[in-house]
Amino acid sequence: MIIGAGVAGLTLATFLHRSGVECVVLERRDRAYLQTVRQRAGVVDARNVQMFERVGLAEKLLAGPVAQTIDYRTDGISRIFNIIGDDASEGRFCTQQMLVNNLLRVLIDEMGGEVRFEVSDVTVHNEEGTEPQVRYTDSNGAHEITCDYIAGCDADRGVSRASIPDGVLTTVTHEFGYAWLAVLVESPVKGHPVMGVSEHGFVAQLPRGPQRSRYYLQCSLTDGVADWPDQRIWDEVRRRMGDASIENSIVHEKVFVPLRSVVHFPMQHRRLFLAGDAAHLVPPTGAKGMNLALFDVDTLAQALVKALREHDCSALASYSDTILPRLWGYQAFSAWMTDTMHDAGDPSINGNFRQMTARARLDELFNSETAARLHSEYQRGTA
Ligand code: RFL
Repeated sequence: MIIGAGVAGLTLATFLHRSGVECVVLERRDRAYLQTVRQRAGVVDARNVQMFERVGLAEKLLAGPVAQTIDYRTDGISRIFNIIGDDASEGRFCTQQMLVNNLLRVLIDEMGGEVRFEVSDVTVHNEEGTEPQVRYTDSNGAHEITCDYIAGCDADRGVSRASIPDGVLTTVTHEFGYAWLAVLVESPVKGHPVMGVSEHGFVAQLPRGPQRSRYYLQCSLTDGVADWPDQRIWDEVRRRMGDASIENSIVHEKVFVPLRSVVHFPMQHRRLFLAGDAAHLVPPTGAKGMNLALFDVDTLAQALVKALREHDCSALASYSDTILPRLWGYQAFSAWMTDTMHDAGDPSINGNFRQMTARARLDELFNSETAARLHSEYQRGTA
């Protein structure tokens, strides 16, 4: 049983299906909702492109190449960082929504996989010595499914992690103290994706298709949508980008994202395994949340196949131990990106000392081949 048909749940189901392992996905939303909302991630990193290539799905699921450059703009002055690596290890453009759409098509329409949409009251029963069960309700009434294993892919507010008894999990949290206003707009990135440092706060512009892009603007945790009418957004974008020539365009969506890091571990309890946002959150500054979810389910799918096909449960037993060291590395990278891009900007956040040392860290990316190489490995997901 897989709970949640986001990127993690659908990828896991697709991989298991390909290996001949039966599974059912339960999703509280309907298919149309999944296909039209959740415009979040934009790039599948190189590590995960290689994963989809390995299972022969890259061409079906992913779109074309993505810029291997980042404009680390400081007070309006551009510096173009070239992500180091060969052509064979590049990330690919693919919005999260596009990936979910393609996974739904491949899993359900091409492979005949089973996703039960619009379910409610999902409960997880995972007692020692009995086979796990998942109960849920849909328009046909109440159901109960007995299974071998449960994958909790229902993100931070789902039922899977919440079903684990108190005292089993340790939770480590870090709040960064500010938020982002994420705005989807009807104008493309011209040139390179921008991560912008400015005295007025952080700004980014990242590609989201040939006609659209997403701007991120640092804002206060207490802000709300009403504080950011469209005109204020465009005025701040121009000010923080240091580019008066940017024109207003249509704003499609505004979302507030408090920046925080969270890890719940171990990522397993008896026969329940957590993957993706159900187990960990990273601030979107490093663009790694979806990519970490993909690493989890790659590891979990291989471990489940081994357990069910070869009756070897060793990889399942060490699932959490396999994920966590790499996860902490990417938590550190995401925190580095977040601290550096925000401390280097508005000195009222963390003071002038932190502003200058963060700017020195940014300079290092351009002055040191060693720093540039490590940064590139994290950007590619191959560190
Ligand atoms: P999802 O995608 O949220 O899917 C969870 C699914 O579970 C369902 N669900 C339930 N189903 C049944 N019963 C229940 N009780 C249920 N409760 C929940 C939900 O309806 C949903 O369909 O989690 P998953 O699969 O773990 O995937 C994680 C990613 O979605 C997340 O990490 C990324 O979006 C993070 N993220 C980014 N990641 C990147 O790799 N690169 C990026 O550039 C990037 N940008 C972002 C982001 C996240 C953002 N926000 C909104 C937090 C930008 C933003 C603004």
